[in-house]
Amino acid sequence: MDVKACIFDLDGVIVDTAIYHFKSWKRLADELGINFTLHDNERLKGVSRVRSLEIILEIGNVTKTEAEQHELASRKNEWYTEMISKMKPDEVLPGAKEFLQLVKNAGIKTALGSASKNAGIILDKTGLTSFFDAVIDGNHVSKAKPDPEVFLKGAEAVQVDPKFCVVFEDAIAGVEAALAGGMKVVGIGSPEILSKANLVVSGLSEMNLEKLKAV
Ligand code: B16
Ligand code: MG
Repeated sequence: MDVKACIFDLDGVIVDTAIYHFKSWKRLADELGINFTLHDNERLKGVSRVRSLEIILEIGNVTKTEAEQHELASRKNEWYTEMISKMKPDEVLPGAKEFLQLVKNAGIKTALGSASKNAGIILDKTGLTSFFDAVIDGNHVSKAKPDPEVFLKGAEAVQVDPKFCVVFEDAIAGVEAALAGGMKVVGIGSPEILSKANLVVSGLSEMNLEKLKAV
């Protein structure tokens, strides 16, 4: 395939901020008297902030008004942003920076397609901002993955037809979003879980241009 753009999910593909999400959701859950575990945290990967809170409230069988939910989500986000503001370039996942450079050197466009509203600060702190031709994140979309909106906007921003785009994703909803947008997708993680992806690798350190073109 003639790949003209690569669109990357952020969390679980380029960096792993799951532990920071967990610590801040856990602090909130403790305050609410909800027993929230690392196992539960798996359900929040790739899911929006609002939906993440709904899942935690469901786990604890706790009901909150919309205004209260808004306040709780903001409180969690303050703790979370305090932690990610201390992130360093060594927190970039193995092979991510090298693969981004390889793709750029080959003249292929790069875009970020993330559900996070904090993508900008994470890219900044880890020194990756300049590796992306376009950044589409939770601030630019109204529909969450598996809706293809975030990836279609990424393709549009780099002016590439979706059929020449390859998406890199670690979440099932993200794989589905890419396919719904008419793109090819490389899953990052387990082939059993990401069975719909065109190719599955354990991380970007396993990627090269040959594999990219064969997708
Ligand atoms: P925020 P991704 C997602 O990022 C995370 O995987 C998910 O756990 C988080 O709830 C979501 O971003 C929203 O993040 O609270 O920072 O807006 O995988 O789409 O890059
Ligand atoms: Mg992800």
